[in-house]
Amino acid sequence: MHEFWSTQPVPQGEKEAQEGPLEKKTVDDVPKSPYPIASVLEWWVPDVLESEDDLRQIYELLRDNYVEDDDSMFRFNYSHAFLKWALTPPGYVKEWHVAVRRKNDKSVVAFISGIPIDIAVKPSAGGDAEVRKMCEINFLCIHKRLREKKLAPILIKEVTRRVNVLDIWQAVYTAGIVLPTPFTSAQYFHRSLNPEKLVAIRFSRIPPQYEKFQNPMQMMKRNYAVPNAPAVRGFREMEAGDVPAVKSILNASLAKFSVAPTFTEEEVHHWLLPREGVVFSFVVADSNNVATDFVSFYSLPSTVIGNSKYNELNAAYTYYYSANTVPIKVLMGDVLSAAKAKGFDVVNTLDILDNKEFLQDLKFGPGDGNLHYYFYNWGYPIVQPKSVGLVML
Ligand code: YNC
Repeated sequence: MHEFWSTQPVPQGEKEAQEGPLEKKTVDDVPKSPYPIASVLEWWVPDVLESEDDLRQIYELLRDNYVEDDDSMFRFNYSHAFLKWALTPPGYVKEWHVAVRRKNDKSVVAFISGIPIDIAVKPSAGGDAEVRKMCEINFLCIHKRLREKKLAPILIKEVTRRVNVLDIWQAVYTAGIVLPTPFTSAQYFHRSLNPEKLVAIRFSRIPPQYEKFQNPMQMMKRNYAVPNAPAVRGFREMEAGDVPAVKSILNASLAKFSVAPTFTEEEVHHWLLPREGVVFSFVVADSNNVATDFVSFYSLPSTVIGNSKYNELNAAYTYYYSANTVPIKVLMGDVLSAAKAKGFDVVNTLDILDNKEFLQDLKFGPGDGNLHYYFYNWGYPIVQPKSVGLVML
């Protein structure tokens, strides 16, 4: 049934018993030249850090061709600054940004990216987590005109080759579709901040129980109103001086999950310091101005397809946090206020991490999407989403 995936080192069914690598190879086994591709196409490595024009070409491919909802009403529109952030963490490998262009006009028709990540994976039998260097795959995208031509497997094989030549043999990735075989499947939840716009663009509907009111929208607005100011004393934006404390509290919080990243100081600096329009991070500081708690979210707008009034849905997504002196539902309540003040229409989340602790109290409602988590070349038992501490962009 899966012509490509049945040939790959991934669990082929839910009953896979083997835990650990499914295939063992050495760098000598890996071809040193790129995978063959149709003669009208060529491989291309964009320089997304140094060349704004290269970045723009990847941005435009994704803006026009990347993930849409099932009804093609919304399409992710990752910003230039977001893509630069997501693709160039400490130790990133330029060659893991794999693009395909047409030879004749150099137009970009496909992309897939890998970045390095240290993932702590706990053995199901218990005991200490093993930290493995993996590749985190994202942004697989094929131009709409080149779909269903088996180009995706070629991109996947080429990025795998470029990762394997550096002696890295495992990858982690997520997808909205079910492939062989997820180690967990998380559900999306949404917290409305701007119900009027969400209803206008058909992201949300007025719940049937509101129809009995004279002005259902007024009721909805009242229901989803959030405080203007943060509730937690000492809640402030994260600063460079907070990096060591955030690194230590965040790694400690993530250590309880079965699958979670571990962060170096450099990585905390890259991933978690506020970046305008991209990532928003806050700490709770004690009387010595030392961060005791941390919470963050990122901005991922979607293009609203074919709506005459609105072009863009401004969505915030919850990111990493470490709640120690304040319950997560209180910290996340302050995130709602911050997101509202910054003009976001909705806050999205998944039922991973400890997120279930705040969903109901903070009026998040279940969505109809799922996000499935996968390892490449690593057998792992199926776990509940609440055992997963990895947030993928
Ligand atoms: C997908 N999302 O099943 P079988 S998520 C992986 N991830 O193979 P063709 C996918 N595989 O079933 P199309 C996939 N979607 O025959 C489809 N496939 O074995 C498989 N959409 O290829 C599919 N982005 O080229 C089938 O299909 C084979 O032209 C068919 O292209 C697919 O980034 C796609 O949703 C998704 O741009 C590129 O539809 C295209 O349809 C598209 O004929 C809109 O492909 C954007 C979109 C996906 C976002 C993501 C994570 C990707 C993970 C890839 C796997 C990485 C493995 C690890 C590699 C490193 C290893 C090391 C070490």
